[in-house]
Amino acid sequence: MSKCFEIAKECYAALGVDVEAAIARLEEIPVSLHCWQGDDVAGFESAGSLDGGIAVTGNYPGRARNAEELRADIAEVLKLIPGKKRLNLHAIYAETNGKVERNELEPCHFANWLDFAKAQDLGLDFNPTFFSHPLAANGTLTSADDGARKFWIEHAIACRKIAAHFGKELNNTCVTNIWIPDGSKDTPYDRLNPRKRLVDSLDAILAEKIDKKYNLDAVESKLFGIGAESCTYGSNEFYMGYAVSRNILLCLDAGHFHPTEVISDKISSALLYLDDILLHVSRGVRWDSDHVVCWDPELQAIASEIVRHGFEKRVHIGLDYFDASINRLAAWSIGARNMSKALLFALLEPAKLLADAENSGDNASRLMLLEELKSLPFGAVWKEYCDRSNVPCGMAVMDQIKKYETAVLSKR
Ligand code: RNT
Ligand code: ZN
Repeated sequence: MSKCFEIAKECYAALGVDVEAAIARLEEIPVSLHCWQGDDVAGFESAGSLDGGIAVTGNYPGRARNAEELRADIAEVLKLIPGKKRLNLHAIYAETNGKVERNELEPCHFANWLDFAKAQDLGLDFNPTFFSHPLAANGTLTSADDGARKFWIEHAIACRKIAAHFGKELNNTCVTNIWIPDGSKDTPYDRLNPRKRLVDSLDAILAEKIDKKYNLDAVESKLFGIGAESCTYGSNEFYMGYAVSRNILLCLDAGHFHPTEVISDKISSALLYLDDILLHVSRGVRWDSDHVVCWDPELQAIASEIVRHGFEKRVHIGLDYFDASINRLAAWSIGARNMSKALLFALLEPAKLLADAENSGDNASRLMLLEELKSLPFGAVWKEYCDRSNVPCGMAVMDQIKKYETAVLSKR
């Protein structure tokens, strides 16, 4: 234990904060790592390129080209992130040699992933993939084409079964998230009927009850996508109403709202009406919603909202960004480490002092305290947490990534 950590502990103790208790609590909060940062959301179906109004920019060398490479990269990145981790898979990461259609996917097509999860002690989360497919050209669950709509309903049903299998096998609840790109480039004449079809499709998908011990369903809203600038049928209001009325999870993606709108402010409202929610922690920059997560005020606000109210069991934390312009393991680990950092920082807030100041109307003290916290020796606690978790800290993380780049990525 370093001298710095000892001093830090005393500084926090002076404010009534138990650093050891904070670390112990942090160790129990899982963060779900998105597999798609490793291969630019390509998946293994081979045909076609990424669409659905999302885009990955950059061509940094070393992209994982197949499942073995992706798993190797994930195994490496897990060594760089402290704390409890989960792995979030998309249906396009099935290993089928491109021979099985999405509506016919089965748990066996994810057997290697399940083995990997067991070996790495990871819970799994899952997503049906409603993009990068010819049948998604004119919408998926909102499609006016009954054949296409049926295909996508069947795909989602197949995915829920796979997710339940993961949950059962790992004895760890899987969260299955539905995000569809359906929308309109120009202003549609009729916004209602596509949304009615979306309700019907979702109801058909969720008709079969699955034990919540194994699988939880979530729906993710969006403001707009590339090529769907004028209307996105799965909007915030649409899914908020749907999630509340069906008692499923609402997924809030940090990059899916107006630029000054923040998801940190939505958590306390959503959880008054819902048992659980899912977060896609991301960072929007102008039109793009998928930059590497930085430790910025909004990330801190998200973490503080979770921690202050003891919501860590009800808020499922997932990451969602894709950057191909820098080393992908660096992108992954920087964002994931920032999520943990923000959680730790939140756990080190002097809850009693802040609540007392606010409750007595002493808003100046509240502000003073919140600002002073920013210059406490947080870094020493973070370093201690990394040491105890057997992961590197500071630029040593980058050293490890560079070694892997030389030994593995540069040879791809
Ligand atoms: C897209 C959504 C969605 C995807 C992933 C790949 O805008 O955020 O969650 O990023 O499913
Ligand atoms: Zn998302």
